Amino acid sequence: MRSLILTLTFVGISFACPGEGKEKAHQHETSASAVAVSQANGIPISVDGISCSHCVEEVKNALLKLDEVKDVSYDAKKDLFYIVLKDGYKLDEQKIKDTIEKAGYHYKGIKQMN
Ligand SMILES: [Cu+2]
Repeated sequence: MRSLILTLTFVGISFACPGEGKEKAHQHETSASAVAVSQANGIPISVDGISCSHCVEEVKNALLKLDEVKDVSYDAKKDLFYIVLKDGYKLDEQKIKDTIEKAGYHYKGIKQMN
């Protein structure tokens, strides 16, 4: 089962970014606005395989489909996603991980805030 998931993840990565070359030039511009979101209200998570704004959107959209997720932002400088949960919900890390891996990216874990 695990190897199946890994295989699917790899397939996902290789087809995830059709516009990667095109969008790369805009990477830093796109990220600047995302930094504004309050970090205190978001859980910082680290995801591997983010190479352009298309990847960011894929992960965001996948996470936003979860019932408990209110908002997701991405800080390109730190390479972290910030997940804001709806009131009364707790983070189900396994669910977050599964969602990210299903979207074709590798979940690395919750980042400790400094
Ligand atoms: Cu991409």
